[in-house]
Amino acid sequence: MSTPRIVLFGPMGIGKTTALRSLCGEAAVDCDVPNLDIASHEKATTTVGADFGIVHMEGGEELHVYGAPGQDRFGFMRQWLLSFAVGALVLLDANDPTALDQAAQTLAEVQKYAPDAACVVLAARPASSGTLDRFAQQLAERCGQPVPMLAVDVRERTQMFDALELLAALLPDEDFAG
Ligand SMILES: Nc1nc2c(ncn2[C@@H]2O[C@H](COP(=O)(O)OP(=O)(O)O)[C@@H](O)[C@H]2O)c(=O)[nH]1
Ligand SMILES: [Mg+2]
Repeated sequence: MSTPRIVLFGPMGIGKTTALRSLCGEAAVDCDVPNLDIASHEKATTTVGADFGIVHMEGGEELHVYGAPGQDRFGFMRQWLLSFAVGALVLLDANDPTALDQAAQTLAEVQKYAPDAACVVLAARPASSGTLDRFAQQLAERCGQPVPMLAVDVRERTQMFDALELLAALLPDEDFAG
């Protein structure tokens, strides 16, 4: 069995690199460089290329995690990452009015390039249960099927492991020892 690989998706600043650090600790390799696109998002660094980290699971297995770059021009890289992924975590802020479109587009991309991959949506910013329910329902309508969704704080290691566990539960046993 080859090492299972999963990909993190989400807009700039949602917490992909943070999530990867929570999962991998210091072993995470990130590709953050100074952010020249301050108009879109006011943060000092942004991700180019793919973040990468190795997660050591409880049973001793390894899981490789990649953070997908979100910018349109990096579509080729997302497709390449998906070509060997068994799962995808889609990070979003359910309060963000653009999140539904973005998530639907990401899930369509995953469906196209990794049709067998499991997907979990991670609500990565606090939102009311009404907002989360409404979002899940609208996303299910857009995708034609329900998509598992979990609210997490990506800075919390245990919550990120909960997310991996949910993803693992959606996969056939041979893909993921988790
Ligand atoms: N308030 C809040 N801030 C967060 C959260 N996750 C990440 N951040 C902060 O948001 C900023 C961007 O996160 P980063 O992981 O670089 O986002 P990326 O662009 O998706 O890789 C960092 O300064 C993080 O400390 C979160 O769950 N809540
Ligand atoms: Mg990043």
